[in-house]
Amino acid sequence: MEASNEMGLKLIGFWASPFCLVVEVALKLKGFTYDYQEENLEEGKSESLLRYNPIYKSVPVFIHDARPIVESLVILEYLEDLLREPPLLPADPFARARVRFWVDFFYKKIVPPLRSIVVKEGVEQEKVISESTQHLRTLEQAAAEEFPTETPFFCGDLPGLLDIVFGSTVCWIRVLEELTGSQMMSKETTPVLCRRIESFTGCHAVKEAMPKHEKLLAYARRLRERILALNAG
Ligand SMILES: N[C@@H](CCC(=O)N[C@@H](CS)C(=O)NCC(=O)O)C(=O)O
Repeated sequence: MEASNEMGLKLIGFWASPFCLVVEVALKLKGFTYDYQEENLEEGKSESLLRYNPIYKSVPVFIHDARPIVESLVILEYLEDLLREPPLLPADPFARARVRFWVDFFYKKIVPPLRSIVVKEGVEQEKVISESTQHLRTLEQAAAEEFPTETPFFCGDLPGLLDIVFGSTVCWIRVLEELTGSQMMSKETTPVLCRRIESFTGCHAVKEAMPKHEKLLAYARRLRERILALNAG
């Protein structure tokens, strides 16, 4: 299949969103050409976001030939269905199921406590940091025991679904660590995950799409101030 925007592909995204980053990285890895519309979530929501995603009103929204597809994982599966190469999932059905399990674990167990770090304070914040750290250690154990450790990525020589989902969140993990003076991942405690991140962030597609640390940190500070002020008021 020709990778060109004659297919009418468009992404509505927000630069600081890890859910949008996973879609951007997958699009770039697969070589799709697409239009991009930045949704300034700090200012509100555009009419097109509300029209294309009336249920969740969130980004990313992927549009193919005027038809919207929402939810980052649904979009990634759609991209895989649209163009198999390079594959995001291994060929073996059992290996595919294991990747899907750990992606699901990441979204259900790691993302929620990570997301709440920025809006919590004191003991409550320590609790969600510890929860995130503990689940990252569980993922580390799986990375060491269930997946080959001699290859650069979880399933071999190419970045796949798990690399994209985990790797795209790392910029936020680093920002949250700096914001709170904590350490959720390190070469000592999560060595395999750290190697996976190194391989992932070394990819051209990732370098192009990953937000810069200082810009993301400033955004996280603004977000925290805004939410804490809302909670106080
Ligand atoms: N489960 C969704 C989460 C998407 C999400 O939470 N997007 C955030 C940006 S990081 C958003 O659009 N927030 C605006 C809102 O929900 O009001 C996915 O995987 O796509």
